[in-house]
Amino acid sequence: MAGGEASVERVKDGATGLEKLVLRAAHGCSVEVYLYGGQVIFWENEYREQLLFVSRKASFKPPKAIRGGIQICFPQFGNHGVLEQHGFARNRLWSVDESPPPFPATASNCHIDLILKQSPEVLKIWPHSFEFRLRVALSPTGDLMLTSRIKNTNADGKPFKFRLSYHTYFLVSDISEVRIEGLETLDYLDNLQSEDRRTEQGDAVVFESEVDKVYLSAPPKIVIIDHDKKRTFELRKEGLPDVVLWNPWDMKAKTIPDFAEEEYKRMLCVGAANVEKPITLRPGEEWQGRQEISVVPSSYSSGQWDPEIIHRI
Ligand code: TA6
Repeated sequence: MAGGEASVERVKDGATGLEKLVLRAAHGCSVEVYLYGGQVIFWENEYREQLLFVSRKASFKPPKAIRGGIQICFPQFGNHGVLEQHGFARNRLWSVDESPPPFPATASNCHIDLILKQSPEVLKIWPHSFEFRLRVALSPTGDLMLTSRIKNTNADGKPFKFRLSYHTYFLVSDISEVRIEGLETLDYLDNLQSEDRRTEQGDAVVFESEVDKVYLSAPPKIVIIDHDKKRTFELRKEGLPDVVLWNPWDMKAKTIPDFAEEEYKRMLCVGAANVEKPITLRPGEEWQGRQEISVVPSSYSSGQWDPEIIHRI
C-alpha cells in the first residue's frame, strides 16, 4: 500500500493511442480519464483491484463511444430527440481546463478539470454555445467524485435544455448476486415496456433478466451490494434526481458489437441522471451536479445488514 504524494500525469495510452490523465491518490488508489469523451476508464483501489467494467470488445476509435467506465451522456439521454443516442459529449474530444473558475473546497487534492465547448461541427447538430466543465477527483481514501458545471454562453439570448447522465459501468463478480438498496417503492420508467411508468415493488432490486430502467426522484444515496465480492459501492448524488439502471442480459448482449456475450454477468450500469425533466439554462446561467462513489466493505448476508452500513443510507 503506497503512502506517497498524490499526483496527476498526462500521458498517451500505449494500447489505444488516446490521451489520458492518470490520477494517483496518496494511498495508491488511481483513476484514468480519457480526453476522448471526458471518460473515466479505470478506477482502481489501493489493492490495484479494478472497480469499473470495460468491455474487452470496447472500441477506442472515434466516433464510437468507449463501452465501459463512466460515460458522460449529454445533452440528451437515450434516443429521445434529434441527437445521436446519449448525446455528443461521450464521443467528442475534451480538453484540460487550464483556468477553471474557483471550485468549492473539497477533500481532494488529487483532481483534474476538463472542459467541453461547442465546436462548428457540434453547433450544426445542437445550435448552442456552452461550457461543460468536469472535475474528476479522487479523495485521499479513494472515493471517486465527478462534478459537472454547465454554463449557457449563448450570445443570442436563447435558453437551452439538457439531460445528463453519468452512465457508470460497475464491475461486479456475478450479476445474479448483486442487489441495490435505496430504490424500493420508487416510480421508474421501464424502457423495455415503452417507458411505461411503474412502481418498484421489491425490498431491493435484484437481477434475473434484462433491465433498462430510469428510477425517478431517487434518494441522494443508494448502495450496490456485490455479495460475492463482499463489496458495496455507495453512490451519492447532488443536483440529479434520477438513477439509470441497465444490464442487457444474454440475448441483448448478443446484439451489441462492442460487448462480449458473457460480459453481462460481470457488469451493471448505474448512474445519477436527470431524465424525466430536462434542465433549462438561460444565457449566463450555470448548473452544477455531482456523482460520488465510494467502496465500503460489506458483510451483507442472508437478509441481515451490517448495522454499520444501515445508518449510512
Ligand atoms: O442505460 C440505458 C440505455 O439507454 C439502454 O437502453 C442501452 O441502450 C444502454 O443505454 C447503452 O446504450 P449505448 O448507446 O451505449 O449502446
